[in-house]
Amino acid sequence: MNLAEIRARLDRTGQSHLLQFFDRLEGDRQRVLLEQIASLSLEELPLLVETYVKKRPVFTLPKDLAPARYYPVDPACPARPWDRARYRAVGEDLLRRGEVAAFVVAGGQGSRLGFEGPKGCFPAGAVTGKPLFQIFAEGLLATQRRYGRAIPWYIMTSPLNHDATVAFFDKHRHFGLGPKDVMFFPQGVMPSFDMATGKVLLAAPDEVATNPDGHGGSLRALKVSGALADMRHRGVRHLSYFQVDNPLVRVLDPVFIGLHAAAPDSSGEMSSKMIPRTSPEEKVGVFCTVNGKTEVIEYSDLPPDLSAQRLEDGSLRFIAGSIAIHMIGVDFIDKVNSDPAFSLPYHRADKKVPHIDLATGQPVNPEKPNGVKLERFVFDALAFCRASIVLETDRVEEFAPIKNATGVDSVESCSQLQTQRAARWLEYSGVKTPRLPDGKPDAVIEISPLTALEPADLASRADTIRIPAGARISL
Ligand code: UD2
Repeated sequence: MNLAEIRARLDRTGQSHLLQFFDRLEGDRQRVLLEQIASLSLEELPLLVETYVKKRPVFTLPKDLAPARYYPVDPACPARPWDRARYRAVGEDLLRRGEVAAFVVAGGQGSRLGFEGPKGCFPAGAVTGKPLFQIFAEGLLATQRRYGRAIPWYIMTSPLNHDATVAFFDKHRHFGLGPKDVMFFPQGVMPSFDMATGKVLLAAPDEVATNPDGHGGSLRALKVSGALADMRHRGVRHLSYFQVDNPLVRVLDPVFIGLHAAAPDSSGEMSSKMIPRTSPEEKVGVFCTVNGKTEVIEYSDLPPDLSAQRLEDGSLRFIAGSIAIHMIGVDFIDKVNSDPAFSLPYHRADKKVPHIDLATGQPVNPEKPNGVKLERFVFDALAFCRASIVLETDRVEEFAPIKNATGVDSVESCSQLQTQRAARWLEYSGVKTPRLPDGKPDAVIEISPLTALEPADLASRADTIRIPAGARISL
């Protein structure tokens, strides 16, 4: 590593302070710092600082914004009938042929939950307290058994939680999955900036402060890590993308896979699932069309009056909430990685970033946001698709994220939704489920994906299941 060269690059890009404590470091720490600096895209920084740190980017609402079209959850819906059985058959065929893999983005920091360690290790099973990773692994195992094919699982970590994630899977023997079919790779990072000056912060005298570059970084990380080459080698053509915080996700949904691959209005590049938003305030991105193309506008960017607009029947006009479940074509990932013009926008988040005071060399633990983190969002890639479809799903069936310790999207709300879904599936199969006067199930029930991936899987054993009032039952 050439010190003079790095010094010159830092001078040119306004970040020479990163070597402020260099002369005081031991030799090997000097080398580590130089390597870290060299791995950053220094030449990008002046423009990023001007655009995102010194200024606060203003979101301009596209002119021809309209609500996105979607395939309704009920395929018999007169507004847009569609052939669910046909697309399911297409999806099942792709699974049988080994052309689909699962992909979870698990690089986030989970700070809102206050959980130390990778979020996928969080105990999420309503009864068993099974970790999120295990619930997904069981979904994969059950799908593999059903279709008689190994299904690769790509897990994106971040440099902050990579080793702990790999160790967790090792400790639990990959939850029964073949170790060769589970591939981990860390996402990229961005330097964290001082909000007042635009200077990159130092986390320690020998370490630049960085943050994961957002789930949008996954598209590049898939290529850089060799995951994309691995998919090509295995003949995988489609990726089922989901977030680490949602234990109700159907990790591989044949109907969604089939629609993505074969619907006449799908390009097979990137498709999405949505749920109807319950209120204008719900914190999920909103599917819209811009110039006829599907896009997601983050909830914070959609003006309140538009967000609250209602149709004559009282439903929200911009109804389609993004739950961050996508199908992504492997060709599309390849295409964006070989396109020099492909670049997702950054989104700015103001955060408290612990750092070293440049004047005193002392650590600072700020009490209010002092730093700017820049992240990319995967749904911004929708704008690069030739066409893209959206499939409606049901909240209780598929969306119970754990984001907060209490309240909305918490451990408790997730447990209630797991129970509600289980009760629904059991009743569908003819099992009586005790209910309280307000209609809520009078029990806590968890169904492992190994027991049932969908309600019909319970039918054969429905006679043997009893749910006493007040019980805690795991099936
Ligand atoms: C996300 C969506 C929101 C809605 C919601 C559904 C964004 C900006 N918003 O909100 O529209 O769909 O989810 O639950 O995405 N992650 C990484 N690396 C990173 C950052 C995040 O892997 O650098 C992962 C993280 O581990 C998690 C997921 O991305 O699995 C979502 O991240 P989040 O918790 O920051 O997103 P959130 O809740 O703001």
